Amino acid sequence: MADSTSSETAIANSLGSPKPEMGGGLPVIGYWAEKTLDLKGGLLWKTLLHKSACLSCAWGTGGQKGGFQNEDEENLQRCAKSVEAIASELMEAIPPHFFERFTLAELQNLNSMEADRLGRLSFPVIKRAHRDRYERISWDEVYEIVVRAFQKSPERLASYSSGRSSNEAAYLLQLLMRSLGSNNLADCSDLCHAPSTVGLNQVFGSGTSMVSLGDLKQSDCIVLIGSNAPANHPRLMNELIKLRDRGGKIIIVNPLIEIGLVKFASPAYPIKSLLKGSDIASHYIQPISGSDTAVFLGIQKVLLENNWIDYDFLRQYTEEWEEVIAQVQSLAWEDIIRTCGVSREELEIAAEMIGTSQRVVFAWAMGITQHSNAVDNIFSITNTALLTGNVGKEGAGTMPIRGHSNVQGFGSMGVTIRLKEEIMQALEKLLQRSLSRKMGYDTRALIEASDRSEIDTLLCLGGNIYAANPNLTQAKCALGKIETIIYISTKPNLGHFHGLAQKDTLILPVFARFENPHKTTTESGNNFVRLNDEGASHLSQKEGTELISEVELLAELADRLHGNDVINWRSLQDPQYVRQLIAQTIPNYEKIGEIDATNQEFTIPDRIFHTPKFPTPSGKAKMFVTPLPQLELPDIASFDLPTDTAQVIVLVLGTGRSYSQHNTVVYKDGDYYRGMPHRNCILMNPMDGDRAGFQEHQRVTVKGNAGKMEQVEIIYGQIREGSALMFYPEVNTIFSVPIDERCGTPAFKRVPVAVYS
Ligand SMILES: Nc1nc2c(c(=O)[nH]1)N[C@H]1C(S)=C(S)[C@@H](COP(=O)(O)OP(=O)(O)OC[C@H]3O[C@@H](n4cnc5c(=O)[nH]c(N)nc54)[C@H](O)[C@@H]3O)O[C@H]1N2
Ligand SMILES: Nc1nc2c(c(=O)[nH]1)N[C@H]1C(S)=C(S)[C@@H](COP(=O)(O)OP(=O)(O)OC[C@H]3O[C@@H](n4cnc5c(=O)[nH]c(N)nc54)[C@H](O)[C@@H]3O)O[C@H]1N2
Ligand SMILES: [Mo]
Repeated sequence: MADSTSSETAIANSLGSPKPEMGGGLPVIGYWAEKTLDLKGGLLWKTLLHKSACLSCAWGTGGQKGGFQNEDEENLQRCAKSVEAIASELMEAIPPHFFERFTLAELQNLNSMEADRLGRLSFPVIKRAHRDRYERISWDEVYEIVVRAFQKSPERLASYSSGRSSNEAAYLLQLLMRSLGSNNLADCSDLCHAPSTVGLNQVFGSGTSMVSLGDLKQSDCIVLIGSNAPANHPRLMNELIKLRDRGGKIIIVNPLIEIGLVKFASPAYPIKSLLKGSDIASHYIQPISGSDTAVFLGIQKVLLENNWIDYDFLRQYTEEWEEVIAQVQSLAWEDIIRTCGVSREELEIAAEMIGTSQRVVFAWAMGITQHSNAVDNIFSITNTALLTGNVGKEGAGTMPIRGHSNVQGFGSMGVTIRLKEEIMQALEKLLQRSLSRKMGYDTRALIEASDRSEIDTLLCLGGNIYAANPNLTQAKCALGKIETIIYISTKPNLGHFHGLAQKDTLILPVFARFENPHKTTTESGNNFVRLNDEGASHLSQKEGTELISEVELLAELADRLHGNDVINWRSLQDPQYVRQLIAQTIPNYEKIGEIDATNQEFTIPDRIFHTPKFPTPSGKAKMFVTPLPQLELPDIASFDLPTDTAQVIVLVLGTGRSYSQHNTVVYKDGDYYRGMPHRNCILMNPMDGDRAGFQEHQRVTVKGNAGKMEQVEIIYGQIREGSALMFYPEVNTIFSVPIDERCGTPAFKRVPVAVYS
């Protein structure tokens, strides 16, 4: 919190509004009941029990003995978000003549929720140049058009992907692109955890979490930074509750007090937690948005002053630690405090908890990665972990909390512009040819290249490249300069209606994870490889349904492009063969080659570190000096406001998710837990409102550097002064933001806006 109080009672007392007093709780049960008892309830239960990884986040639920188990085979590990995600895939198909009836101009009027509610895609459609609508097309013609579109110069071909598809589909995608000579493998992780991957690789030589679920159960302190886990990773909440139960400490770092991080009522513990809730935060730090590096520098300074530094560990297992310590010593307290806006006392409390705990886990999400200094944020966290020796032992370490359910698998499968040389060489051996080393485009670079008319063909394996990007006017215009765009999707979204190519735009319908006619695999955020059973689609019996699996589609395309090359591409329509190639070429994934015979799911070796030996050239972890962030704000004049503006304030928006959405797909209006009744709201601190002369519920205009939103309702909440919150994708219309050049990730969490009326 902004003042120096820290006790839980203070936190609870400060939330005296009619808003909910805890996260989770009975509304979650209500939602379960509503969905599971309605007409589709049977189908929903069947899907929940299906043995496949949950669609929602990368926490990795959906175990060996059915859909409710986690990686430790604990039961009752499905959350309401899982139900939400499944229910949306269980919708009926869009009616056969739908696209004939509506023009794109009409479809462009739909909002995200309305677009999703149209239903499942079940037959391929195309929007041709100079036509005003999509029309149905045969799969034969699809392949003809797509094959032609791919016969272009390789650097003008690109793909974008989203982490819902399987490892097998991801592997095929990158193999196809690289075999054609293109490294333009943009991925949603560019907008998400790329800074974690880039930063952790430099420090530890490994870019994923080093903490397993088992480790988490042994830790006695968790530092949770920039994560709204109650909404986005609800299963993590059970681990937090258990940690508090065994006397452990939880430190939250977040400019906004998320009620579920103060108190959470977990349906997994009906007696102990569901009715009265469980305490989560032991200490809640509310820094200025984008100042996390300063928070950690401050914590490091206290650790140093109190001799809570593990010098033996530093000497034996790390490099460049002297520089980091020298920097911390040289920093003045007043500069640290001015930058992060957190008092020294509050930093001392946090540092003491970290310094006196035995096994600390540092976990983070988008509040850390979506900043222009994101990689420094990561370094400041890894430095804190290393200074206290909380790395390379059981129950401790660094844990990026991954987003999409298989986004990490996409990275492992080589869908990245930063492919490890070892994998590149293995792929060259497989394909018996040398592959291009030209740096590919990540998501932002792809939009920029498209805007310069340098892309002819874009294949999107899932996702919504249009609405996930900042500055939607630019995104639309850039995509409009691409000749052919192919969207492989399960459901319609804003991108299909706004992200139209110059010539042909195709939407190709595919099975969702639990519907594939074959087994697939996925990788969780904690490095666990899950084998997903084959399933069936509720749409398959319907007349006119022409769904296909992603693996089949990509292998068919590769076969038509390459014929019988050194690889028998067509045979890769059977994912068992794809798994053989993965086993041959992806380090530490060897066990996937036997998974069909053994059914043995596995943790990927050499990623969870229980000894302080790291896959870096020296075997030691490397530390990096982290500069204090420079957090200037543009002045009001630069917003070019109307001359009759009476009330105005410049705030920093953290743009993110409401409780009821999955990324660009909105399931429900409003956010119950934050007291926001609909999506056109701005959550701000009452002091900021007072300063500008606003009243709560007043309607205002919010203007960024690329557009404005009108009639936005002010909602007051426990957010740091100077910070505010709005929801994407809608808010992505009003701003462009800088990226962290080291990883390409946009500063979605530090968007300067003028709020005025
Ligand atoms: N139900 C559901 N689950 C999801 C998703 C979903 O949309 N819906 N999306 C999935 C994906 S792809 C991802 S990446 C994850 C996203 O999961 P999160 O990262 O939890 O989601 P965000 O909404 O981006 O918000 C992150 C938090 O960062 C805080 N924050 C903002 N600015 C700062 C800052 O400067 N410093 C700090 N310390 N905190 C800050 C916000 O207040 C917010 O609590 O969730 C995954 N799971
Ligand atoms: N302002 C702002 N912008 C952000 C963020 C933010 O916090 N703030 N977060 C960023 C982050 S972390 C991310 S990850 C991106 C998300 O960006 P994306 O991953 O590109 O977007 P999603 O909304 O998850 O994509 C949803 C679509 O995926 C398709 N889909 C669902 N399941 C499947 C499947 O199994 N197969 C296939 N082929 N398609 C499927 C459906 O058609 C659905 O409409 O957004 C980024 N943009
Ligand atoms: Mo994400």
